[in-house]
Amino acid sequence: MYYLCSIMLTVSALPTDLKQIAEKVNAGTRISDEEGLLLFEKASLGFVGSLANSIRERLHGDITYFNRNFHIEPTNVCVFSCNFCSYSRLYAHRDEGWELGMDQMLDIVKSYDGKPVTEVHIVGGVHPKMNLEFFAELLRKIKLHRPGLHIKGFTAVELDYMFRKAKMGNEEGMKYLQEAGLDSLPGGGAEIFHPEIREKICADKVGTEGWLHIHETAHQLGMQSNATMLYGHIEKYHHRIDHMKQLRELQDKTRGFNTFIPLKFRNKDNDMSGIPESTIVEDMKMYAVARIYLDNFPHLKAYWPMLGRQNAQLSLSFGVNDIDGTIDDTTKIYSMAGSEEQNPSMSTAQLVSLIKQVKRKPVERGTLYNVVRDYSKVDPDEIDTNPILS
Ligand code: V47
Ligand code: SF4
Repeated sequence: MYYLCSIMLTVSALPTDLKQIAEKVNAGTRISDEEGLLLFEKASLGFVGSLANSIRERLHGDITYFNRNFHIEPTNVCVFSCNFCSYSRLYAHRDEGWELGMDQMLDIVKSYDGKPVTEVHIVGGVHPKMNLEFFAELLRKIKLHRPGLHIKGFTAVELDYMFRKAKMGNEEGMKYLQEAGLDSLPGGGAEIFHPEIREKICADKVGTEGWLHIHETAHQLGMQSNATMLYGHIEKYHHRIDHMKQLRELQDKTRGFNTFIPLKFRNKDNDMSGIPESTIVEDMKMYAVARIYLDNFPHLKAYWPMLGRQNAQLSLSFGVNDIDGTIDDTTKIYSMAGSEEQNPSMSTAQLVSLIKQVKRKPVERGTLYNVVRDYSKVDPDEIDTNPILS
């Protein structure tokens, strides 16, 4: 409430165009593409931050969600060659990468037996020999072993390749995986939709239309999904707005997206290493403008392994209401791209105290934002010693 009032009190001191945007946000009205661009180009960080925070507090109050999950990365062998990717190895160089077998992946799942994780996130390279049937079998086996575990799996890039290889359309392929146990889709592979940029950074994988169609199909089948955007490289502000516009339009149609996740480009060991990384000011602006522009997305997530813990904490004042999860494993996609988090894992106690330090309310969620436990009244020091909480 404080932020809303402070904006109302100060709008008169703003240039007319920014004043109109503040008035729209205060009234809960959608801003236009031009206004989104103006925010990127002209508004101060303080201005976009306070607007974004007012929206965040209107939607979620102080609640900051986190999730207890683990990742399975079946392989980093990939038929594609995105220029920003530090992680993949071409099939010809597969001896430098990894390829997990079915039993190895099930052993990862079993290693969480008795631990209170609610989600497994499956994501990896596009391996020419790991096909739809292989992954359907994996899904069935995971569900057989732990029926209550939510499986969020496969980017639209992986799905597009699997379906095409199996000679199935998106609907047929998606239904097949859904019946095998797939619950929802992560948001990866979106990068930047605008062809001027997409052709330069990831020309050979699924295009924008295909990415959007896969998510639309999932939504029509009752599955929810996330959406990402890889920012801070060669794209311009108008490409970011174009990207978010396409997501906003699809969301108007389906209401199937849960959360938007801006992914900061990291520049270590890839074909775009010469491009400097974005500054923290730019990162916070990105979150804030996304929160303001994407009025129909319920959640905005900062993926802490990529952004770093301190910056993820800071983002909670710039529209973010979710900092992903404990992750707790060997997620390599960011550590290989230069993230400071070489072994991304945070305990529940660490996550809870990170959120509490900035006076927000930590709430553990399931993948679909069902509340698992409210930690706002729990002392982080108690968590590690209490088996129900840890
Ligand atoms: O699509 C690859 C990105 C994505 C780099 O839905 C890079 O909950 C920065 O989408 N610098 C895959 N980013 C990961 C992903 C994701 C992560 C966490 C949560 C969810 C979710 C989805 O990783 C790729 C690409 O955009 N990526 N290389 C890099 N050098
Ligand atoms: Fe393959 Fe994904 Fe890396 Fe692109 S970003 S090369 S699709 S693993």
